[in-house]
Order: sequence, then structure tokens, then C-alpha cells
Amino acid sequence: MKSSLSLLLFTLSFILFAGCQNPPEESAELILPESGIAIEDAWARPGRANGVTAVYMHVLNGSAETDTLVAISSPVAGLVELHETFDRGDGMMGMRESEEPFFPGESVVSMRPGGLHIMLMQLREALQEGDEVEVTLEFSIAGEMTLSVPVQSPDSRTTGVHSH
Ligand SMILES: [Cu+2]
Repeated sequence: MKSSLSLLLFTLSFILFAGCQNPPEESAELILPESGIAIEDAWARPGRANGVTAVYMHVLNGSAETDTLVAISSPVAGLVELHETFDRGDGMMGMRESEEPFFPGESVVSMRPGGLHIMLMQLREALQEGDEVEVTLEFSIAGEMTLSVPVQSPDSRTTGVHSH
């Protein structure tokens, strides 16, 4: 309880601090849809067959109401979960299934490395840069949406250059 409170405070202070400095780059580019949910900049990390990998995206909820992610699936994975990253308290970060798959109205929730992500487990095939992965999200209000998510290496995303 104490550690989760301090984590929350840390997170809040980080958000406030970051807010005073520069707004996150993506906030300038992301425009909420007039209604419902829109997904921007989805990408998946490469992964090995039988292994795991993560999918990241911005979830834009343009409606006034909080929507809830009730199911996620992908034909390439035997098991798919929404994960959050947390401080294990031993100097390591862990991840676990998020118990709060909520997407507040008129807000953007970003899944990104080191934070919230969609975990694809029991991969049925290897995912390589250049592949596309189908991921289906089911929201309680917005309903079902199927995305075609490009597989990209984190390196090529940060540099904008594909290295071989
Ligand atoms: Cu995970």
C-alpha cells in the first residue's frame, strides 16, 4: 500500500514536472476523435516463436465516457493480456496484468515501453521487423476493432533509421 502510494506520487510528480517542461511530443500530433475510440501509432516488438512480445499504441477516447477494454486477442498468440509495468522494490521492474483496463473519456492513454502494454504470449510464429500482426481489441462501449500492427525494432523507432 505504502509503496503503491509512493509510486503514484512519483508518477504524479513526474507527470506534473514533465508538464512544466515540454508537453510530450505526441500530444501535439494526437487529435481526439469526435466520438468513440481511435488508435494511433501502434507497433509491436519482434519476438521468437513460443516466446512473448509487446504491442504499444496510443488509445484516444473521444467520447465523454470512460470505456473499458474487455478482451484482446491475436491470431499469432495463444494468450494476450493488458500488462502494466511496476517497481518490484528490489531494483527491478516487473509486469503484471492490469486490473484497470479503463480509458477515460476525452483522454489519451499511451502504451509504451516501460509502461502499459499489450503482451502477446505463446507466439505461434516468429515476428520479424516488417511483418504485420493482427490484434483485436474489444471495448465495452466502442465495440470490437481489429488493427494491423507493424512489427518494428525499438532501435529503428528511436533513430528513425533501419539498421541491418
Ligand atoms: Cu508484459
